[in-house]
Amino acid sequence: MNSKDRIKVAIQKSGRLTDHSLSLLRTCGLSYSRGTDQLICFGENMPVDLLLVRDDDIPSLLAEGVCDLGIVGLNVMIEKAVTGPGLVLPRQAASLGFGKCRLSLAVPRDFTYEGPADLCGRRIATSYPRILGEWLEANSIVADIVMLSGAVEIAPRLGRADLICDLVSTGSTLTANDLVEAEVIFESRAVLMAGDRPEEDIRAEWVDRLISRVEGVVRVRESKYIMLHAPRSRLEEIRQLLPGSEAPTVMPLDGRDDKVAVHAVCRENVFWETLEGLKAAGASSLLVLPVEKMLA
Ligand code: PRT
Ligand code: ZN
Repeated sequence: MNSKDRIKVAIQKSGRLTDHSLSLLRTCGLSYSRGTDQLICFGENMPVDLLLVRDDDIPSLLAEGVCDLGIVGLNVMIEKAVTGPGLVLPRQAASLGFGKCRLSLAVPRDFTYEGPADLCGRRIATSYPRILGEWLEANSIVADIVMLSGAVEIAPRLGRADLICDLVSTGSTLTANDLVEAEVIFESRAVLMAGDRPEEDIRAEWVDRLISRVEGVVRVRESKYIMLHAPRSRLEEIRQLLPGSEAPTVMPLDGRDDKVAVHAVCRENVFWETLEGLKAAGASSLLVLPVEKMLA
């Protein structure tokens, strides 16, 4: 196959998103070999190659048409603000289920934060000047943004800023630096982004295929197949209790007029509480199974 018939997917070369991105693409059926320069992985069973780059470069690689798809944090995508007619979040950027974090304001312990007004005239260190700037503007606050590309959390101790605005997941970095999370200004997660639609039909087709496989994999992770027996008289009640299911299959049970078998795909995790609720509503023989593949 001609190399221009192949699609390119940009992923982070080495960082928090790398393993998750590679494993997601493997689950989508892609097997690949890593090139000697370690910058490209060639797809062996699909015309899909992976470009391993810094996450910050992914938005512009998509906008310039160097890559067709990219896996990147929504925080990076929004901060870089690279826009283009084709730069859309495929079907609302369904969360890929990893890379969850939040961009938060964090203050030293002795800083009293009661609301955005306390930020007026303060110096805020961040690597996200655009997202922070927009948030300050939306809250009508005039403050100084001190742009730092790393080690933001030590800026207050060094006297370079009064507070910081940085990514947080567990919060332990803030605690270790005597900072307290004061306000979440942006919720982020890894997303799959598409660039302009390729002109060649074959490439466009592969982009669509990969997007729907990724969506399928993500949906499946949360989905469960649930089977149970339900008294006919309480079928509606039981149906209402099935989490995130659309139209369950209802089948007769041999020799039983009072009961039916109900099978449903639940697009949310099924918790013990749900099962207990179903049991209380008269369901019996409850079975919850993982779903391996799903294609809408
Ligand atoms: O080299 P390259 O530029 O590609 O990597 P990078 O260093 O810019 O990015 P990387 O690998 O650190 O993060 C990639 C993406 O992961 C980010 O853009 C976010 O979308 C997402 N992500 C999820 C995070 C975190 N969680 C996170 N905790 N990115 C950074 N952090 C930082 C946080 O700021 C803190 O300093 O990790 C530290 C630990 O966080 P706590 O709260 O768990 O202590
Ligand atoms: Zn980066």
